[in-house]
Amino acid sequence: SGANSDSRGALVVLEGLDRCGKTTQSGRLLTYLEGLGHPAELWRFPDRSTSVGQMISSYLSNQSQLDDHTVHLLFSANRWEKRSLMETKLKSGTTLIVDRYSYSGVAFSSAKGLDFEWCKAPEIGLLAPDVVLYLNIPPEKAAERGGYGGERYEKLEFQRKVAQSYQNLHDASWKIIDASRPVEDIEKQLQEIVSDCIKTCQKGKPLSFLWS
Ligand code: NYM
Repeated sequence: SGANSDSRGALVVLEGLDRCGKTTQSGRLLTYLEGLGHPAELWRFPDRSTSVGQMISSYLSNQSQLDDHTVHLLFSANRWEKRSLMETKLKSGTTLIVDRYSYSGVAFSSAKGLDFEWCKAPEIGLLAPDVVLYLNIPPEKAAERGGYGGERYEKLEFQRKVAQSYQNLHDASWKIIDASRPVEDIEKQLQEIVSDCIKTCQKGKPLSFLWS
């Protein structure tokens, strides 16, 4: 569909509070793109399959304690260790749907009180998303959705702070999605945004880097 043989895939990131519906919508987007015959993969951060990811996972489940700065840098390292594969996939024409990225890194750590610019620094040079789909939901409403699990950060008071931190990260690549609506309505909206985004990338939009 108008794509050059060497056209690249799109880097699509979903962000939002815990229980905002990111994981459901990421899965549906993947199914949609596969249905169109467009090469796509679903990624998520933290990627718990690597050794860094296992350290993060044990921290999140309260099986280990880590200094706030240390865990922030581990989350960032977990993205850096996937960076070259990410670039290879995008350049080979695969669209990546990514469930959480650097914005989660900054929003969650700065909500703990770490300096905002310090939190952004280790993300500099990672690939910038072509679009960020921010699933916007009031923290109270997210908390009602079947309740939180037992992981660190899954507390209403903390999620309120995370929501505020996310506000400081909005830029031109962000689409604010009303995530209080029915799942199917959100799904349709995301399909339209992502289709447009893929077309723009196929027309030759260059890859860019954080924080642009
Ligand atoms: N999280 C996620 C961070 O604190 N920093 C990060 O860089 C990333 C990617 O991990 N509560 C937090 C947000 C979540 C938690 O994510 C686990 P998930 O999507 O529940 O697996």
